[in-house]
Amino acid sequence: MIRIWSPQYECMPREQIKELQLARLKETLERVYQARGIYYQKFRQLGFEPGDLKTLDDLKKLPFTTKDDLAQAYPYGYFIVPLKDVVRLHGSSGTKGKPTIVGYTKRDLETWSELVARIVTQAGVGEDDIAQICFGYGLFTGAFGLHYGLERVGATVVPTSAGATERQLMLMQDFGTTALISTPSYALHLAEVGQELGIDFRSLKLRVGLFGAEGWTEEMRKQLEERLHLKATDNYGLSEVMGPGVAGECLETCGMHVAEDHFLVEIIDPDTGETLPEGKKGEIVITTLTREAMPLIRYRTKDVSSLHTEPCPCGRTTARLAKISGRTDDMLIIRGVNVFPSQIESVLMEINGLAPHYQIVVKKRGHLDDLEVLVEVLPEIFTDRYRDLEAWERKIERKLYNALSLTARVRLVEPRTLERTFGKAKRVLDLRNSE
Ligand code: DLL
Repeated sequence: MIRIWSPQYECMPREQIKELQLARLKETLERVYQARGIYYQKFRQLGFEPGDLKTLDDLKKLPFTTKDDLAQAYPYGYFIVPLKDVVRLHGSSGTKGKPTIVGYTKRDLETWSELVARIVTQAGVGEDDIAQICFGYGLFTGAFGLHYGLERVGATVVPTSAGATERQLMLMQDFGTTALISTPSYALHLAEVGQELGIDFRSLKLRVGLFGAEGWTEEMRKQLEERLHLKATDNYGLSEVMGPGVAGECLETCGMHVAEDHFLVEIIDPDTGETLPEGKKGEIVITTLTREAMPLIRYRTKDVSSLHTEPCPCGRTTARLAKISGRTDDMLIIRGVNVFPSQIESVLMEINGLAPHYQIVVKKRGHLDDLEVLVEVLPEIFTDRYRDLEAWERKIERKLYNALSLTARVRLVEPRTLERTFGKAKRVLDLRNSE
């Protein structure tokens, strides 16, 4: 039997979802207006009053909120409740400059646990599971978010945090971990170290992975499922609007169900800002509908996806986000051709003998952009016969050319030579402006 955490919201007829969204959106606008903060000023400049919003479509009249807006208001500028009512702070995982800070009231934390409980249940995790959280505990929302949601559904939480991979594997075996919570890249690292240690993942109790916090492809999913011997599910969120729990796959794995009673998702054309119709690919824009401490209106996530509402066999009626195919600021323009790192990953993952560890390096050669892809070869395949490697490199280059219409140089490197991260993988090195 399919377990649904909040059927009253997750299986609501779509018309009712829209009504609920409209009612909650009106409340949100009223609250941010009354708070006399940044949104009040923005509305005044536009001559907009909350009562002017009559339909969901009217939301388009309001301007976007961007990461830069949040940075300028660092740290608390977007909070609309007194700090004494804020019981937790988190931040974005950005490494450059100051993090983007978000605050939660008690009720916000309640909501967060409920929404993560939904995505955990969607992935088939419940009270019988032992869930190992390999996200770093800290300002990053991944660990704490999953932690409370998993406890909410009654799973046994193992908060191992990030790193110490051999120890993670030991505990995974000793505790009989059934659910793995991590970034997809760290899950691959676990698989790799486990293999080196001679661990047979088929003999472990692992059965499901909840992977998120970074982009990954269907081909990567296949690898994870084969190597770790589990069902790999995707979940999406961002600290600016809450953290994990915004959207997650059910076991049908045909898109990530959005918690639409708490978030209104639009897909826009990143260049024109126009809202795109259902099914079209564009940038995800999110409006929070119930957040108390820090409501955000039309937040531009820079993540690229599309929205779908055709019925899902699981019975949930909420709209689904397709797998994130990249970020608008991740898109590389190389000699005029647009390339998302995920396109390169898809090609590499299809080739037998390559390890799922790669790095994309973009440089200037004279006036021309130069794209180089470094990719590790699996240890069992690695050969020091230069001639073989070279022929193989040319073959991969041809495959990349067919997929991207772009010439890339491929360099095969020895196993375990590219850097591993415990958190989000850093796969693109764009050196064009730093040379
Ligand atoms: O990564 C929240 C999260 C934690 C989601 C754990 C899922 C699991 P931030 O650190 O603020 O928050 O980073 C948010 O990460 O805008 C996306 O670019 C990327 N991202 C998150 N989930 C996915 C995903 C957390 N499933 C940024 N697929 C977002 C692709 C993702 N990218």
